[in-house]
Amino acid sequence: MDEATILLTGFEPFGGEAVNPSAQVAQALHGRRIAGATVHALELPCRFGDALAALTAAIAASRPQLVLALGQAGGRCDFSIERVAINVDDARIADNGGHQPIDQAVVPAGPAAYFATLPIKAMVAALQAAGLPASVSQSAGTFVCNHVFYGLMHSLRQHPGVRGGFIHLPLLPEQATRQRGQPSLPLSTMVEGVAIALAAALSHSVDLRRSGGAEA
Ligand code: PCA
Repeated sequence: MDEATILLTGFEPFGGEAVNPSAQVAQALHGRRIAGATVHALELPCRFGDALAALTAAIAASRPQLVLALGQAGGRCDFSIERVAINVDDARIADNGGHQPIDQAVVPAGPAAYFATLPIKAMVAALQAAGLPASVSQSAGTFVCNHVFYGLMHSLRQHPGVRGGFIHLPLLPEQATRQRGQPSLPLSTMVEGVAIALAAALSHSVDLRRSGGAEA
């Protein structure tokens, strides 16, 4: 039997940044064993289309039991466990290939949205129990992260039993120094938090029933 694998993706830097915490966290966890599964890290280009092609090729090659995609979200103050991906590409800035789609579908004729199939409440609870800030996020935006999240959930329809989801991470402290007032978390904290979230995902086949909602 194949060894159980977790596919953990992060993104290359974008938007003029020199680093992206999501790629650094994924790389730091490459090879880590979590709840009997081994993490396989992959860095995705921050480009519409190409990012999804790289992700789907990696799913076919590594045949993971669980896929967690990570992305940077400047302005967020905690581990944002994303609930839902929507079928919209609407870019405020160009991606790293110079493309800026406006109101295009990620998958033409695809459903309006997909929910994460990871136990998002259990992941939030595990992070909070470890003393780390975490919340359910009701929107992954409309840029490359949402694009990858939607495309991931769409392609996992062809892989029954494989669960998937997305976490947005705050900036690293060195990024926040150049953007006054922006929240940040140290890399080591983000690495351990993602490991905790993955362990919670692997140990919960059914999610907790606790509030993760928000008013507007
Ligand atoms: N964050 C961007 C794309 C790549 C990343 O790390 C986003 O939130 O869409």
